[in-house]
Amino acid sequence: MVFFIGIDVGTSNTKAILFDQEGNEVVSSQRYYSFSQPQPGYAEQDPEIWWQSVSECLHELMQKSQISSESVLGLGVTGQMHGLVMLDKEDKVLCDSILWCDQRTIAEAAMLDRLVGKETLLSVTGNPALTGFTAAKILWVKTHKPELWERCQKIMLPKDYINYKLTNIHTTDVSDASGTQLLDLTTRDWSEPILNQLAIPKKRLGKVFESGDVVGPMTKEASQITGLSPKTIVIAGAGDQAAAAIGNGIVKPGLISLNLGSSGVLFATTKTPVYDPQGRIHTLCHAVKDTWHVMAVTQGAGLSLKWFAEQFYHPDTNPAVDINKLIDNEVEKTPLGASGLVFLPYLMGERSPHLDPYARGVFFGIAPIHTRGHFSRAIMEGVALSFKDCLSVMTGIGIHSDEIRMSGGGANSSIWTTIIANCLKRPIRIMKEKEAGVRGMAILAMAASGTEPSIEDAIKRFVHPGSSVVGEADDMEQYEKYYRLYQSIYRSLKETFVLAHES
Ligand code: XUL
Repeated sequence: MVFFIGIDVGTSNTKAILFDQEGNEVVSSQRYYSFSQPQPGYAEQDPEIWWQSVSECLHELMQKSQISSESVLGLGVTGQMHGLVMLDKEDKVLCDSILWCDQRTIAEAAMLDRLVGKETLLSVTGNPALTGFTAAKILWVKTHKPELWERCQKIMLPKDYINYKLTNIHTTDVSDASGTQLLDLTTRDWSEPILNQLAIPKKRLGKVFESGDVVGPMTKEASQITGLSPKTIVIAGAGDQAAAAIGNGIVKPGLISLNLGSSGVLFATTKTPVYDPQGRIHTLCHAVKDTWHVMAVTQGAGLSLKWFAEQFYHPDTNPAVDINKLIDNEVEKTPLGASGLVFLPYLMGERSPHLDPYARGVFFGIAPIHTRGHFSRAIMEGVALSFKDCLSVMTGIGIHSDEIRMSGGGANSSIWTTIIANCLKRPIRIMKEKEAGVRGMAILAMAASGTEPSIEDAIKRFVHPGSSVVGEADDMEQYEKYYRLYQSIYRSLKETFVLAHES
């Protein structure tokens, strides 16, 4: 028997799963952490925490499984996208990584527009200037921390830093690299004109690979730390959303995946790059050769509920209580519409369908009748209504699907998935395996090692859509009313968010 490992370096934890060649999960390991917010709108994490978590997880997998290290043929890493990691000339991390949900770069996104030009940016990189993407973060460092920029020799994305620690090779893959806004989506390589316009030396960036390409074996040092064999192949990997799409079997047009983790993402594969002329959803390279994808990102999805749980359910003082179950029970006892309480999930600004770094979270309509359970329900409903907003943009640009497949931590909550099915007015197919990104990485590693003839073959064998959650016609109609209210609250507050930022 041979084995494969998938790793996901997320925003709130790192997970690693060991799969056998039949796609069964043999053992798994996980490490939790949080991100720091030195100022409102900022989000940072120390890349060393990711590497420590990955090395501990890998070590634990080998200890628990007791398999021989030589039997692990391949490994793939996925991770949170867009984060800026910078190394100095000794390959030491220069500072904490500025994460995907950080919103400090409003001025730099405008600078990106000026330097590259709005139309070029959209047609070359697939996206309008985005505060969350990496190019604006690089411009921020150049402007505000020139001494760091001076010392920076390598620029990396979060999962690429892990691949670097594993292989000592400076790489990236097309799916993650297209989330930097420095990649030409058509050539699937760095855009030299954009790099020149932004004065970013190409030598600081890693070589771009297709996601399933092998970038190298592990180094001796990494194999000693992790307990894996230096012969284990490491693939280029993928951004977390493309990886989850593979784990959900979304590699051809006609299916949409909904991955509900810290962010909530609707994702569809396309055969050519398809753009929203208004830039309300993103266009990037997919992790499968010759395909692209569109995705709509609700920044504060699981992140909103996690924030609320940490502040108001006191997980630290009640370690024996399963907080997610407690929240689900409380939400089930509250009525649809949370007795008039509406939540806008814009805690960290928003990307889809409102490209709005100024937006912030809102609870609207608080009354003395409201309990903690009402607030939790309002969060689940607000996130689901954001998905409705996003799906309507996707449909509007011609993305149609026969099926929506759901994965991620949020897919474990039957009340949340029911709310989503009602808001989207569509059945939601819940994946049997919720850790889609990790599975997606194992699938790419299996295809790269030749154990599986192709990614499609591996998907047929190892991806299992489960039963569908179907909504109720009456509930769907009621959510239409709340949707109108939800939309009008954002419209009324749009200018106020800007004022609040300026004051
Ligand atoms: C995608 C995105 C998030 C992060 C964290 O564009 O920013 O999905 O990758 O999950």
